[in-house]
Amino acid sequence: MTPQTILITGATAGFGWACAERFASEGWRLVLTGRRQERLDKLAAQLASVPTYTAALDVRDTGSIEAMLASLPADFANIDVLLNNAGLALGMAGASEASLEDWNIMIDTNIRGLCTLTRLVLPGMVARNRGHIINLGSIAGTYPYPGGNVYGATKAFVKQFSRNLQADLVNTPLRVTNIEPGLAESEFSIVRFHGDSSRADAVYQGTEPLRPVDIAEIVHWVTSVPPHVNICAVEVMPTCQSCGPFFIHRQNQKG
Ligand code: NDP
Ligand code: 8X3
Repeated sequence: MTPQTILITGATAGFGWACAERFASEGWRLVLTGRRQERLDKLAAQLASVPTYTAALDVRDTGSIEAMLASLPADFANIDVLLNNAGLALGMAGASEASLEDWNIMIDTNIRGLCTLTRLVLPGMVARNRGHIINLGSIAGTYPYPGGNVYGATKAFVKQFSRNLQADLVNTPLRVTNIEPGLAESEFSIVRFHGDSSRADAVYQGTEPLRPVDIAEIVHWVTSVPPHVNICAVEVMPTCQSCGPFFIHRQNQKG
């Protein structure tokens, strides 16, 4: 059987890196993207046993995405799975104090970047009558928390966009999946707190969070079920996490 091809955004760290390793272990062809070229080079060297193609790009830059897709060597051009993983949270301040610049970066990356990749890759999948779009949403797209404001809203977009994609593609064999993880340890919190590693470490203190390999296993699983089965969404939390109760602010309460 011809090896399948997966395009992974945000392959330079965390979930994306782990997914590259997982799919490489199954012999897939890999198109690996992210902004940090040196990380892509390191990953490609590590995965030398499978065909890999790397392209340093920022998902907010539509021209770079178009150029990357146009320059894919023939062996990599027929993308079977698009893993829209690149994304980030920035800050955790309340809505009246949060950085507007941070908000715009999250919107441009988590929404606009994801939409651009999807729109540009989909026509080829439809023409070939095969393909799978896998998006990285989050539990933050369903459950609100203080300071989650725009980050959670971008992931709510990803949830609804995934469902609407499925509606548009219902007359094709294409599949769409939204993976919605909870607490997971990666570079995510270091990025969120602008490099403050002690604040990032505190997020995971006393917990056993999800690991990137856990997410990679799930991403691989949703591609491995029979073609007539579409795993629409996977909500996954570490065992130590749950949804909180509704919070009620009482007038005699401090804070
Ligand atoms: P990491 O910070 O470890 O990895 C994020 C990846 O996204 C990096 O490879 C980074 O690459 C890439 N990226 C960020 N911005 C851009 C950009 N503008 N252009 C291209 N690539 C970009 O985080 P995770 O692996 O944890 O997160 C992956 C996805 O999972 C994200 O969408 C995140 O929102 C989501 N998620 C994470 C959870 C968690 O708790 N960790 C839980 C739920 C969802 P580079 O910097 O090289 O560009
Ligand atoms: C990341 C999970 O709960 O930090 O999407 O928002 S959370």
